[in-house]
Amino acid sequence: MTKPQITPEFYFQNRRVFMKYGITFGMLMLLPKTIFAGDAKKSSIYTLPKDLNLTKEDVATSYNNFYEFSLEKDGVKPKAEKWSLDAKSWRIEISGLVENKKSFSVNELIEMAGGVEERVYRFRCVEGWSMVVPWTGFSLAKLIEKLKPTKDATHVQFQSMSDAKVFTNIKSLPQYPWPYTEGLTLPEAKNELTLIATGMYGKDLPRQNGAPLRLVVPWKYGFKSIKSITKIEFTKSQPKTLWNQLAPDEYGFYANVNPEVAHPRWSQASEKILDKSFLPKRKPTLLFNGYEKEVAALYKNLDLKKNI
Ligand SMILES: Nc1nc2c(c(=O)[nH]1)N[C@H]1C(S)=C(S)[C@@H](COP(=O)(O)O)O[C@H]1N2
Ligand SMILES: [Mo]
Repeated sequence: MTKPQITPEFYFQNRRVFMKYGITFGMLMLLPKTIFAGDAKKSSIYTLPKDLNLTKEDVATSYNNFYEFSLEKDGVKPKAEKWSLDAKSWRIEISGLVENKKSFSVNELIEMAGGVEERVYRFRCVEGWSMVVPWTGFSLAKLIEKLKPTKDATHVQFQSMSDAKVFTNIKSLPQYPWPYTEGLTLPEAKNELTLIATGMYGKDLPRQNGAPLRLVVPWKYGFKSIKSITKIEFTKSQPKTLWNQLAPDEYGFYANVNPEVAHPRWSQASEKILDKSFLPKRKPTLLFNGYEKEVAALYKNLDLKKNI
């Protein structure tokens, strides 16, 4: 069946208006909707795993771990939304064993890394829940190439902002060694998968998810994916991290997702797929969260049962 070729009355009557404003409308369409997630191309490699669904945006952006705001999953977003973040003037200090010791804006880091792309990653929290998220960001490897760590550098430490006027829950947790810190070995940091995310679901990162930029290390438990980064330091030994200082027997430095290594208080063999239903589905947990092909070589000389 062919389509009837009838000019719609509305279009006909308004043709001149369309012609007059067409260009303006087109230009409006080109204006970026976001500052940092902009026109990211979708990765052709890191696409939706065929056995999984994308987590609903509303779930991934309202069920959060961000202790500086709240210990309650649904308590983070309402508090974070009161943060009047000026993402354009955010600075990230690069320090330690690196040539390019300087402080940069988010856009400067994005430019150095050659722009952002969208990657869909599995994300597994040590507590036993998981989600699948389209992140926008760049490979940390590309940035590290430009920052030029010195020959002595073996590790990278990351630090979150720690302004207690914004992160109001810090003062309720005085026993925690703030600021939130995390770390990776240099080869882990330079693995292609390690992402600095500036957005999710095609938008800038929401404040509750770690705006304006965070780490995403998809083969490790979620606590390694540190939020709202203000400092990246290259070191010559394994850096301190917040969770490892608090409970080293429960939260190791490596924190690789591993169904065979139980947390001292619960099994890690399976995980709850995050959604809003009353009967959430579970699935078996995969070694390295399903990224064995990409990262197993990093650990060929490491006893994964001892080095948790
Ligand atoms: N600064 C900071 N980063 C953090 C956390 C935190 O409490 N503070 N929580 C971690 C944990 S335990 C997880 S599971 C993820 C949660 O990220 P999401 O809220 O975007 O899902 O952030 C990680 N990064
Ligand atoms: Mo977590």
